[in-house]
Amino acid sequence: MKLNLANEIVLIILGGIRINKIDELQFSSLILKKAKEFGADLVGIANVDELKECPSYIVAPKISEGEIGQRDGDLKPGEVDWPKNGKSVIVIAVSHPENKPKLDWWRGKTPPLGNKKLVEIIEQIIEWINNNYGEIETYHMPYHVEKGGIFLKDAAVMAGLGCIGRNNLLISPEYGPRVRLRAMIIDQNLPSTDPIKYDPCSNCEIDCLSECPQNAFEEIIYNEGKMGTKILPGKIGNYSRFRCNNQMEKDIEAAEKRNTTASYKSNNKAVKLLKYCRICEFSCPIGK
Ligand code: B12
Repeated sequence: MKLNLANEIVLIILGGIRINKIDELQFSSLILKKAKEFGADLVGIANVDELKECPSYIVAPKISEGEIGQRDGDLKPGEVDWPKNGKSVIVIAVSHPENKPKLDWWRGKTPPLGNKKLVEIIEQIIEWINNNYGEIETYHMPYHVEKGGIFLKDAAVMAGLGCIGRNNLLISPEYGPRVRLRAMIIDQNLPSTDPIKYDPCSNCEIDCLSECPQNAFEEIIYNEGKMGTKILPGKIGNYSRFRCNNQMEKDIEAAEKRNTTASYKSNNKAVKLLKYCRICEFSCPIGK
């Protein structure tokens, strides 16, 4: 929803709560400010209805057969469990630069530090909303789509954080693809921060895709006819999640093999260090 701020205060009814548009604007700019204060490197707002029309929501149900992970409730593969009154998505990004690799490492079953940071930022935004706008409903969206999470890259694009690059990742002008995302939804229609006109891949001469150890971008495997959209994984339909996942399986095996030598001491207990492949992130020159 776009706001054209008139002089008079326009009252609207939202799920029984009356808020005016001036408050709405103040509220959304405060959210953006607070998210940064709490540690987000990037933050934006997207409209839930617009998000539901995005490519991942069209494609995922068609390619998610045999996906990993147990689906919650009655959800079919690739389907998203949208909160009933959800109107706007707040998307945050935390930068994961190459020189801070630990942000991305799993220590045994403990999720990466970068993920912890993302979760904490969202929790702080929710706490701030609860304390100051108690009547507003908030939903902290899970990471996994099969657990009710949304497609975060589409949300980030719609909120203006960047674009999808040839490597199938969100490329932000500030940090390139080396960011991690998380989102929350609220039951208020807030002005969207809108997609940006940005496409660094179109003039880029670096052959980033050839660096993939599994050649995950080698061939076109999805097409518009079957998928119902021309915006496809890898943009042109050449990203193979199966090949990419093979590499991640190998990374898991490698972590186990190195257990005795590359163990990480935590609470005096040795745990395995798992470092997933990030070559498609590191081979991108944007934001370095
Ligand atoms: C399942 C999953 C995986 C699976 C399958 C990946 C896949 N893309 O299918 C596996 C395990 C293989 C994987 C691998 C990786 N993942 Co992953 N993964 C996810 C997860 C949970 C869902 C992704 C998904 O299923 N997408 C749906 C499929 C159908 O679509 P897609 O392949 O993404 O392609 C769509 C987009 O490209 C989009 N699109 C293309 N152009 C445009 C243009 C516009 C305007 C729009 C709106 C959309 C759009 O349309 C395509 C569909 O047609 C997300 C978190 C989340 N909840 O969103 C993280 C996520 C995408 N992964 C992430 C990362 C970092 C990785 C890895 C680098 C591994 C790692 N070290 O962490 C690799 C990189 C893979 C790559 N180059 O794409 C990050 C990406 C951050 C970023 N900068 O974009 C996310 C967002 C997690 C996070 N916390 O930030 N992942």
